[in-house]
Amino acid sequence: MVMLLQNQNQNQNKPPNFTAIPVIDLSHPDDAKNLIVKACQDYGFFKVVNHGVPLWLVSQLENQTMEFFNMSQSEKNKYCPPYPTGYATKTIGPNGDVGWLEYLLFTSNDFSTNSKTFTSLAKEYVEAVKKLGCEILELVAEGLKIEPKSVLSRMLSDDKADTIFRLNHYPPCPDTDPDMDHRATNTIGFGEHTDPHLISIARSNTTSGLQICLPNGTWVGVPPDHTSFFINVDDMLQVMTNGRFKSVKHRVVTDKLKSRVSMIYFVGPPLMEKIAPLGSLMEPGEESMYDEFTWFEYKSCTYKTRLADDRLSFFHKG
Ligand code: GA4
Repeated sequence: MVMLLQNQNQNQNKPPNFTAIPVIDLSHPDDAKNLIVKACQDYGFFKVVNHGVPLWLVSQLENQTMEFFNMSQSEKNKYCPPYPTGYATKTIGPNGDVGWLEYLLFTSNDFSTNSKTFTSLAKEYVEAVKKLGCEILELVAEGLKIEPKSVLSRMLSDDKADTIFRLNHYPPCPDTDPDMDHRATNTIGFGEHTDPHLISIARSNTTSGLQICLPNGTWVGVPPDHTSFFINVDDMLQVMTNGRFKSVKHRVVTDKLKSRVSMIYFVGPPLMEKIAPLGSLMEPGEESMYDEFTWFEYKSCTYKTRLADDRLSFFHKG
């Protein structure tokens, strides 16, 4: 009887795979710009191939990241400077969210840890994904037929761009965790949420676990692909397109046997950037769905919320 209940639960918690994931080939920019816009409208999510980020760099950084996470707990705890930068385990954000993971969060371009190799690889990796981010944001503008084509990418190429680099490690999750009161098959690594930024650029190893929520409310699993990058539309891009693009709700579940490593670069505008729908995109007579705010105001609000909260709802007009 107990077995039967467990199996039912497992099935319930293992959604189907997202087989229709839009795959964008960046070596064909003319097709890519239109396909990106369609993917952002349909799902707020897509994957890019032929992205130009060297695979040796990606795998060396992954190895270095694992060297960090393989250190003893007391060694890792030395890298817990005051919130929000540095090493942390289980705690997510300042308001009581937890997950089955440990992570490094870098809110500046200082990637110092115990290893100089890690620091220089992280710097090089972030430069490469920043370039990729600018390219994607330019393609978005071109696909939307708005000018100049730097209207979005300029926020990232700006020296004051507010970016975050996050390295997550989801260790294999045993059947029961005394702290979390869940079974392995449905233990949450990172609870459901949308990302507050403009876009997020994610790469992970060969372990599955990422799930996204489709516009019809169905959760689907994203098959892992360690050679590609997964791009999320975030809250700011939803606002700047006046709701044409959807900020994708996503979460990560753990694996019983394999550990999962992901590296995510969050692209945020300069703190004082005013966020409102792009004038050049609005149809005559179209009303903004949101009150104007600065990224600083949105970010401050974000850190007062829980992970699953609908932060954009605080900025809806009326
Ligand atoms: C979600 C996206 C990024 O990982 C992040 C997260 C941040 C954090 O881990 O400190 C937040 C979360 C994220 C949104 C709501 C707040 C802040 C945890 C949390 C509960 C780094 C970010 O920018 O927002």
